[in-house]
Amino acid sequence: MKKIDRNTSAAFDVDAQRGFTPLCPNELPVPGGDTIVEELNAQAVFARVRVASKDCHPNKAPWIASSPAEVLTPVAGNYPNLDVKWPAHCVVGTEGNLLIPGLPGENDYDLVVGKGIDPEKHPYGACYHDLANSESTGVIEFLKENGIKPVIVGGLATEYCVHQTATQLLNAGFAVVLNLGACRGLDAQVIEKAVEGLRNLGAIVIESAAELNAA
Ligand code: VGL
Repeated sequence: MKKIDRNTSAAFDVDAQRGFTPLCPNELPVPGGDTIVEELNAQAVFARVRVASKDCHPNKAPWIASSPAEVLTPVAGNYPNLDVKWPAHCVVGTEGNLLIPGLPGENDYDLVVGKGIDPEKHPYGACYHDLANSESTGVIEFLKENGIKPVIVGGLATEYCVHQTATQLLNAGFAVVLNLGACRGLDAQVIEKAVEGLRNLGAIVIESAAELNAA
């Protein structure tokens, strides 16, 4: 059991968007990605503040793969904020950009931050717009202004955006509770490594919100 003081806690829904679920099979579907809703809502009960991040991509960008064979190949050219190619996903104005059904309306979050808006930047973590972690999305400042200490984190995908976001939060001085029940990822071995890395940085890892207890 992990005691959580609701008054100083936040819940963070990282990229819990349809484009990362089987609801949008042509984007970046994470198996079971659409089944995290119950756990995200359950963890939010323990938090005074609930925030979300969304990939808000344009429909044309140098990182968009033009064929399945291009996926995960390096982006050519001088783009310091791009690494590899991905299928188009979570494009603004499309279904993939929407939050997964069953989550609150965007208006009901305390803050929703968009990332990946600039076609020449494809960040993973939700706290910065760039890969060097220098252009804040504002979420760290928002959480600090609200007196938040622990952040309960879930979302998609575990070994990419969730891992990076949790790392950024730890580095910013927050306590992080990683709720694996509220996450889904792609590769079991990579997920295990990512989770181990977060544990080593000080994250508390839980299997579900049932392990939380109001302080
Ligand atoms: C993600 C790969 C590419 C994620 C985003 O949200 O985890 N993964 N873009």
